[in-house]
Amino acid sequence: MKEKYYITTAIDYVNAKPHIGHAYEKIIADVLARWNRIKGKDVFYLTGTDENAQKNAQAAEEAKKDVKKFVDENVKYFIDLCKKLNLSNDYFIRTTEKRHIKISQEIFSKVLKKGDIYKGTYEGLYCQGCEAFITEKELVNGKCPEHNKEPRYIKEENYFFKMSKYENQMLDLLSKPGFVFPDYRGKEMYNRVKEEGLKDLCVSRKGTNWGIELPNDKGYSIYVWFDALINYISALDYPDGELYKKFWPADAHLIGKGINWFHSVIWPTMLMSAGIKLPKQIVVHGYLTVDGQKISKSLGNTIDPIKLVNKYGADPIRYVLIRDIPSGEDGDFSEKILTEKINSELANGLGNLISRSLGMTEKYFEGRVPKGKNLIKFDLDKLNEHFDKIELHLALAETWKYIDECNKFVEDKKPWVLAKENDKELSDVIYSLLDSIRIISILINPFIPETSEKINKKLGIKLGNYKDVKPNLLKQGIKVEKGESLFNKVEAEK
Ligand code: ME8
Repeated sequence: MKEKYYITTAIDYVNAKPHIGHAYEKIIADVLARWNRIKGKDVFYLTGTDENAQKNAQAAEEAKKDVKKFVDENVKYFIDLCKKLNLSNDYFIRTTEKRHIKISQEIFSKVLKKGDIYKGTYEGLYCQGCEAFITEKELVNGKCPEHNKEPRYIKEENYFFKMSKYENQMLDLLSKPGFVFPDYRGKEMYNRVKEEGLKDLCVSRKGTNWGIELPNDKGYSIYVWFDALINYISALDYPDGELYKKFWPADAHLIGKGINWFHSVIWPTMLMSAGIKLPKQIVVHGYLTVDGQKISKSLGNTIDPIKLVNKYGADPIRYVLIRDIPSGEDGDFSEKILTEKINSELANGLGNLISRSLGMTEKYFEGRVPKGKNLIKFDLDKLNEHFDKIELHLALAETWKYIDECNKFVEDKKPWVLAKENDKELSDVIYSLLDSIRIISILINPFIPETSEKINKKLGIKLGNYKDVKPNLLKQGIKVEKGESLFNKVEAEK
């Protein structure tokens, strides 16, 4: 049986249109999903939207729109973004789906039945941006540091989840390396549990008219994080669905650093209480800044990723976000760097290699793959190592090293001189280039799938998989076609 791989992204709030940070997370997940498919695994890639949040309802109110209508409108941008970015997600979950509502209520009931939910009074500060209670200690100048907003004071009778009960189990889980990636993000969570202890979690909201009703008390809705996290299993039709049986537990929940606590602590305790297996790994990425500044509506720098794709195409954006930002760390995005990379690494590097190799094949061999042996080596072990350690920027750099070596091979061998001299080596040289391009089309596929497809079309072959990443598999005599160039140079942004 094929090995399975289940990867999820966070589900996005739909109080506004998607921003470039949302695009970044979905691209990372797509790279991992496609790489695992190339490795022959059965992959399920899930993304979607978090719709039951009070902040969505508030945004609708500000826009003077009916909440459901407002949410439905905004979700379209997120679905469109997936298409525009050429994501290979297998499903797009919306938490207003009937089955998600039903399954969330079932899990709530299960935890209640276990004796892990009780009624009490909550008194404290609530940050609408986080959709979470926040302590005085966490505030910076009286404001939530993540959203730069003053929290509201709330006093309500509410339902609580006995998260404290799972403190020792959580310390045990977080003390082992591997559950949270990168390691130091797991240590941050471990230290927080150790220092603060695990407190019970308020899991209801009173008198809201948006959200999922509590199964045991109609005057309340389920706290949005409690329902949102459940998307990872409701999308698989927990508990009896075929997808659930096949794909759960998740291999990777990919998330941004700001919501690590919810995934590395709250979610596991919910699952422990409900008697459900834990995900294998929480993979945490850093935050994007734009031109060196935090992305924020008030700064007016929320780049619309859909507009960006319309202007440059998906592959250049996928390329620059992965190549330029070390996996796990914060990084900056700017159109200046994007345009520079399009012109240098994509057009001059990859584009040029393809067009001159295919051009020479047309010129010297009537467009047919000559007989030969591939003389250019590629280090697959190194690439694997980078993927295993989720160092996607290094995996991509390793692939580009190979592209640069191929270009250098052309400069060194000077096929135009060999052709003039009728040298027998010409055949091996051109074969080396074409066979390496075949391998490159597999290696770049997770990162820039559209370009990979275009290259395969030019070579007249189908996309290979992992076992095809070895030399000399390109068949002699195949007709290739130079066609149009892969990347057009763009005017550099200032
Ligand atoms: O947190 N750079 O939704 P969200 C990179 N609904 N990633 C960023 C980012 C940035 N500047 N800003 C945010 C939520 N993100 C919840 C998730 S999951 C059950 C519920 C990341 O729309 C953020 O960390 O605020 C999260 O992983 C994702 O974008 C969605 O953020």
